[in-house]
Amino acid sequence: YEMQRSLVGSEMCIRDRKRRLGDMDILLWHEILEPYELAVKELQVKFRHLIKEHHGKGLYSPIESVSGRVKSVSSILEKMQRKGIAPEEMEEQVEDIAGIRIICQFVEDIEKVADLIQKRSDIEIKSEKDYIRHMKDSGYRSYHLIVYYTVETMNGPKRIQVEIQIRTMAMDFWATIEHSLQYKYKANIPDHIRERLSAAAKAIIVLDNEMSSVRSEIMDAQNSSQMQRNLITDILNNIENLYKVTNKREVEKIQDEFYHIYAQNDLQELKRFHKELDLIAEGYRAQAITDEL
Ligand code: 0O2
Repeated sequence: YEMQRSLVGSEMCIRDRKRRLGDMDILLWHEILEPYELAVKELQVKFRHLIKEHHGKGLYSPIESVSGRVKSVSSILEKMQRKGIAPEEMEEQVEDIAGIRIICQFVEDIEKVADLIQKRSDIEIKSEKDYIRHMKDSGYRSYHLIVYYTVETMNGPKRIQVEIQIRTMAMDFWATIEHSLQYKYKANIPDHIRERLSAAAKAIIVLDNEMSSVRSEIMDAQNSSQMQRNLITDILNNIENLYKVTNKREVEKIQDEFYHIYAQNDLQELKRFHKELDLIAEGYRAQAITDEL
């Protein structure tokens, strides 16, 4: 609170977001942070939908998972104090009030995700920091984008900044551990731990490279299993729909055949069965329309 008071001097104001209370200006943090909370929620939904779209088409998704957070007030105040940012400049200068983290399986996916973001009409890239090509001294590796994103509020549209961090699972593992150590030791992580972290950062590079070398095999395996899941869902939907409109014995026979093919664990057979069932279902649909007419 003391820190906030010292930052929020009487001559410093964020227009429309402050109320005069005697001599003291109060920043309405809840009101300020609300659009950022909305942006984080919306962007998470949108990026998760991208994963769903890829999987729905039986495709490998360059995005493995998405998380987000709004920076805590104490963390914003700490950054403002550290960088000498005045309250009226907070929203422009503190670029990571809203943060989205996108986790990928492989280093190669990071560029693909950055391309996907660049092509979007609802996101405008302001700047980028490539801590993968230029690893930080700490050993930190990640790809950062500062973007503009517009949310709709009761007072109309509001364009805000969002930091998007894109990194592999391995990079994220390292950063999460290191971040918690930073929290524990503040700026003074003991040398022997620093050295270990540095060695671990190098091991992470080797691990990411090793995984990249078998990327196509891993992607093939994941594509096949996703395709198999989609086929099975489709087949079971078709069987369920047929059960409603046709002879139950016939459908039971079809179901038995499905179990038989499923047990063979042969993707090509499953595809063939899926196609045949589609034709049968299509026939019944056509028949139903004719009957209606
Ligand atoms: P949070 O919310 O706790 O993650 P800054 O480092 O903030 O002074 P800048 O230029 O604003 O400077 O941002 P930069 O360097 O792009 O880093 C922003 C965020 O990247 C940090 O947010 C971290 O999440 C992450 N990051 C950067 N460097 C490191 C690092 O050495 N280790 C780890 N684990 N993460 C790092 P904050 O501000 O820490 O806040």
